[in-house]
Amino acid sequence: MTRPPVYVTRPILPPLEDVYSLLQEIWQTRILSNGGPILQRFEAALGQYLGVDHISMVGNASMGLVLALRHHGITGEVITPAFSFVATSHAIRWAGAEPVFADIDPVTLNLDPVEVEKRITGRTQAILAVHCYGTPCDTDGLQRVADRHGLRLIYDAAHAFGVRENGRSICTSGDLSVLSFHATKVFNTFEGGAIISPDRETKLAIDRLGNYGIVDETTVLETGLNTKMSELNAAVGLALLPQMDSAIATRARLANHYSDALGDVPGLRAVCPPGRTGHNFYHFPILVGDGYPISRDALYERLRQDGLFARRYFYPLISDLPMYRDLPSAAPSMLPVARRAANQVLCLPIFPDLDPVDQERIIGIVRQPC
Ligand code: T4K
Repeated sequence: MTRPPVYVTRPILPPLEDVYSLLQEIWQTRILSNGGPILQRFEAALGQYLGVDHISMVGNASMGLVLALRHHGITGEVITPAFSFVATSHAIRWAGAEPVFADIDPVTLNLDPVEVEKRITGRTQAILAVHCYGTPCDTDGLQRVADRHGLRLIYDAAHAFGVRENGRSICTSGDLSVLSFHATKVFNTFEGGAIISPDRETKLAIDRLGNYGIVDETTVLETGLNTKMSELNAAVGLALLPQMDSAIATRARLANHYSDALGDVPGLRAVCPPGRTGHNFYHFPILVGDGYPISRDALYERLRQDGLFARRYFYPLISDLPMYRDLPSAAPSMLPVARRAANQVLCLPIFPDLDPVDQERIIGIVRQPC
């Protein structure tokens, strides 16, 4: 009998009873949006879970990134990786600024501070770095570059739910961090996201900018946007939070098993180091390099033949897409590390209810593809 398809990820969901009781509350109060009681409880509970004090919920991380850039008035050049999901660069453009691509570190696959510094010009205003796959950026190195040149440092932390470094949430780094709670993420509210601010004043300014710039019934202070999260999405998040420790622990077990089982395969390298504390194991990326019997794309197809849908996150490079490829920083010779990663990366399925039988099937094919 053929087994059902296995996708790169599968969302976790809260117990339906827990959501149902919150829905009953919504049906009674008829408060559906605009910072209602469930959203406020979710904000407080999430802050406690992540260990951060100032959170603004948003409808998705893309809008969160636009808001973060707009809050800091960024309309010039923003240095960012080409090795990311398109939303990172799209957000820069939607904020009215221009992306400038810098190369990444070959080990973490995150922005390399040395490469960032090479791209700084008189028009540079900010760095938008990505904690790719939940692996922390070199936050100290990037901060030093930002401080030296008077730049804002904003983190696309879409992948970094619950990630900690030196005992602190990674989202306390830089000027602002933006999380994604999309269905495919470690933690989801179906669609959703959050901006982590360093202080209450910034949080309130972000909340206002995401609520049309409204101060009160007769005062609109600025050209805001609607980026609000609804009570329905907040209810899902509030009900799901209690499961997160065990969900991340299961991901860690699955990732460690992949690492153990694939560690000795010639030509393969796992991006995520095994046993790393504070990681969330959002993806399990491998780099398929020289010495492996078939190409990355052939392995991708081979897995698909058996209904195992690994994904090439992130291929193609953002800098190769038609709306960006004419930028001077998109020249292929400028981004050799990012280019190699995009050509070698394959994210293997990982999610809390991945069936061990399916994980063994994946391991079997990756170990012996022909
Ligand atoms: N910055 C970064 C670095 C990001 O990676 C992202 C999003 C963002 C910013 C923007 O965040 P949001 O604005 O979305 O909050 C997915 C996601 O749509 C996207 O959120 C995510 N990154 C990106 C890495 O992946 P696709 O087009 O690859 O997703 P899709 O629909 O092919 O889903 C992958 C697999 O997941 C499916 O084969 C099956 C499974 N799945 C998916 C959905 C949507 C489910 O089982 N249930 C579902 O509801 O983009």
